[in-house]
Formats: sequence, C-alpha cells, structure tokens
Amino acid sequence: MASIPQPAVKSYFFGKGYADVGKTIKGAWQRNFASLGKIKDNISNARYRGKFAFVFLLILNVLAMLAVIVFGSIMTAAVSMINIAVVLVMMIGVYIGFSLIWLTDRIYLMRKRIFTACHECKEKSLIPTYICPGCGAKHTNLTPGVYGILRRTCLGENPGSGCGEVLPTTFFNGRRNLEAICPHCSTSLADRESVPICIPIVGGRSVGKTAFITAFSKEFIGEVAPSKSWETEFYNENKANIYKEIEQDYLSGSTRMTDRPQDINKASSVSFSFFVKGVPFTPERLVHVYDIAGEVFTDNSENEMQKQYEYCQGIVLMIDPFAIPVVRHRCETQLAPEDIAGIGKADINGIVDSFLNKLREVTGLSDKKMSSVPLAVVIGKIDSAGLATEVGDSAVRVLMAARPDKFTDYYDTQDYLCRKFLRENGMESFLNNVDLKFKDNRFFSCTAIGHTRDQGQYHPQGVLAPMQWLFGKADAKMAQSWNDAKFSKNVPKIEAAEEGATA
Ligand SMILES: Nc1nc2c(ncn2[C@@H]2O[C@H](COP(=O)(O)OP(=O)(O)OP(=O)(O)O)[C@@H](O)[C@H]2O)c(=O)[nH]1
Ligand SMILES: [Mg+2]
Ligand SMILES: [Zn+2]
Ligand SMILES: [Zn+2]
Repeated sequence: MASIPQPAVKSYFFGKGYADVGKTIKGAWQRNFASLGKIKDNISNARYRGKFAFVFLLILNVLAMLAVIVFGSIMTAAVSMINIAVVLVMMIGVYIGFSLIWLTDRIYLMRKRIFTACHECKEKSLIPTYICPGCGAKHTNLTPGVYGILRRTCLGENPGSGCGEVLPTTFFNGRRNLEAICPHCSTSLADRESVPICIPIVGGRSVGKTAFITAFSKEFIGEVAPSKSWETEFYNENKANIYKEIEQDYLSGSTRMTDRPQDINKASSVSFSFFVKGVPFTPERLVHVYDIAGEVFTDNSENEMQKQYEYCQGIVLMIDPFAIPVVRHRCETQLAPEDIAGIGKADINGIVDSFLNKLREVTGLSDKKMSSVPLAVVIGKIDSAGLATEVGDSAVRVLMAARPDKFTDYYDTQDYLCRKFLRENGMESFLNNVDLKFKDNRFFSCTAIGHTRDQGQYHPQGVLAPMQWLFGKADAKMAQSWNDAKFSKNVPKIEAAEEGATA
C-alpha cells in the first residue's frame, strides 16, 4: 500500500512503537540477568563466612540462581510476550483501520471513475502528487497508511525542517483541495478529484478538427450547459485563453492552423479542458477535448506518445469529404478558392492506418481489445458543394419521409446516408476497416463553420450530436441529462439495396 517513503511522521505503532517494544523487552531481560550478578556476588562474599555458612549460603544462592534462571526467565518471557502481543494487536488494529479506509478511498475513486489525466503530458494517474501547503514537500502517495489513517503530519522534504502541517489523506476530508502536480511531468494540476471525460479529435491535415472543436466548445459552453443549468469553469488560465481565441474565431468564422511545436519538449496535442458542474454531477466532470496537428498522422512526427488514447472514452475521427478524390473531382468547380485551399490532402485510409498504429502503440492492446472504444466518424464541411443534400439534415428528412417503413430514427438515417456516401465514393475499404476495428461506431455529418471560412460568424450544424453520443457513452449521468438528440442502442445495418428498391 504505502511502500514509497513519504515525508511524513509514521504512525506510532509502525515507527517509534517498534523501537519502544524492543527497548522495554531488552530492559526486562537485562534486569533479570542483573539479579544473577547480584547472586554471584553473594556467593563470592559467602566464602569468608566459615565452611558451614558457606555451604548453606551456596545452596541457597544456587537455588535462587536457578529460580531466577527458570522462573525469572519465564516471567520476563511472559511479560515480553504480553508486551509484544499488545503492540501487535494495536498494530493490527491500526493496519485494519487504514486498510479499510484505504479501500474505501480506492473504491470511491474507482466507482466514480475518478482519475487524473495530465493535461500536459497526458499520462494517467489515480492519485497525483500532492504538495504540502506548509513547506511544499511532495507527498507521492497521500492515502491512508502507516503515516496516518485520515491525516498525516508532514515532516518536510528534508527531515529536521519540522514542517508539522497536517494533511488530509482521503477523498472525504479535503485531499482534493490540496495543490497537486503530475507525478510524471510535474505540471501543476487543478483536477480536484473530478471525473474526466476525454475525447481526442483525430484526422489528417486541414480536415477541420480545430473548426469542429471551436464550434463544439462555443455551443456547449454557450448554449448546452446554460440550458441545463450547468456551470462551466475553465481548467486554468491557459484554457481560459484558448476559449478567448475560440470566441474570436467563432465570431470571424476563421480557424487557426494547429502547429506541431518545433520544440520537441512541447506537447504535440493541446487539450481544451473545462469543468462541468451541476446537480447530476458529483463529483464535477472535467472535459478534455484534444486537438492535434493533422501532420502528426501524415508524417508520424509527434513529439510525444498520445497517452490519452489509452484511457479516452471516445474518439472523433474527422473526415474531409473533399479529400476523397472522387468527391473532389466532382465538386471542385463548386468550391470557393478558400475551400479548395483548405482541402485536406492526406489519404484517408493512410490516416486511419497511422491512427490505428498509434492506438496500438499507446494502448499495447490487440486490435480486438482496442475496438471497445466508441468511435464517431464525422464527415465535415457539408456546407460546401451541396453535400448537405446528400448527407445533411435535408437529406435525412427526405429519406425518412420517403421510406417511413425503413427509416424511423434520425441519427440511424444519418449514419446510413454517410456510409452510403462513402461507399459510393470509393471508400468501401475504409468503411470495412472501421467496422472491423471499432465495434461501437457511428457516422455523422456536420459543418462546423457553416460556410466558407472568413465569411462571418460560425453557423454550425450537427457538431453537438457526435459529442453528445460520445459523452453519453462515457458517462451514464451525462447520458441521462444531456439527451437532446436520441440515439438507438445499436446502429441497424440497412443494405443499400433495401432503400434503392423503391426510392
Ligand atoms: N466550408 C467549410 N470549410 C471548413 C469547415 N471547417 C474547416 N474548413 C476549412 O478547412 C480548413 C482547415 O480547418 P481546420 O479546422 O484548421 O483543420 P484542422 O483539421 O484543425 O487542420 P490542422 O490543424 O492543420 O491539422 C479551414 O481553413 C477551412 O478552410 C467547414 O465547416 N466548412
Ligand atoms: Mg487544427
Ligand atoms: Zn504530466
Ligand atoms: Zn510540509
């Protein structure tokens, strides 16, 4: 449990208690044998008392000696045993005590799915390193243990500094309010034992990941949360600044190219992180949306392992329809110059393969196991070249009206249309790959900006649905309370032939 030494005072029965028992027992035996010395002296002195007296005293003292050796030892042994037993019982009591509380703490963290996903290095930790508010000493394992059941007394980083600050060691008496740092990269953390919801947005260069995050964040923080009386709070100053940029971009209808920092010590992916607080959420939720430069997937050039794939509860895979050669050929004349300039250039299958490799690398899991993470495949930019009439809202409504017998569910119909669109445009192998590797996948269409870039405020459509679907998968409470869109449990497999038969 608490094997890592902590800068804190050990509980009496695990620290000083040992030494005290040892000392007491040693003392008892010393006293016992000291009395033997006295008897020996008596015998030596008796020599000067005449023969008869000497023999008498000798016999007397030898008997006394035997008595001390036999009965004294038995008594001392018995007293020692009792002493050890008492300390042992107390020790076991304390041990059981802290084990129970430790277990309670662990079960609470596990059941509530609380952990820390470092927003900088992305490493996961169950208990971060807590900092003593008195002296700054690092407590790497602030849990109930030999240093105390509910509280521990800080000793300071260098013993002798005599800090003496008392720190809480559990979730229920204030540990979450202490300052914490990441055990892996020492970044300052403000997670406060919240429940993280981690969603990476992946895809090739210029597919519209950053625009998607901008649209989602603005809509979620500006509309969804207030409409449900949830409060949102930025993770820290830095994330608040990211939101300022998001708001600016949202107003002007632009996006910023996401850099992969040239400094290899800087993280390749940036998390936009905010707390969601409200009645259904105890403890509060901490949303991390990860933006990563698409170049990472095309050039395999990331600065660090994307650890978040290991524990994320869902993934958004963005697809730029105009990066599909057939679609691009067909639509190029209808696209604005900005839109042509913004087309993702990487091959979609290549991106998926590269992404799967990264997943495998990070999770160390077989293809079979890793497929349990829900995947939302999102076709973006459908405002351009009339794609909305193929996969967007209007297309869904038309099909549902035409075939009410087959198409009753809005998002199942959207999923059907997206798959059909991809299949008809030469992406069959991509579809098969997704179905093979991710058993829980759903297809969506959206437009983040709503029009060509830099032409006024964002007018997003369909951005919330994939996120709501993933949030609901990540968190049952979220599924109950954020339910504007309704999703069927499983996407039904509808063959194209069935629709085509009458349409
Ligand atoms: N018409 C239209 N264009 C979009 C939309 N979203 C993105 N774009 C275009 O795609 C370009 C790239 O969008 P970004 O959001 O920066 O793409 P990204 O995936 O973050 O790209 P990297 O960060 O470079 O990997 C933008 O400059 C726009 O021209 C959209 O919803 N509609
Ligand atoms: Mg970007
Ligand atoms: Zn870290
Ligand atoms: Zn201290």
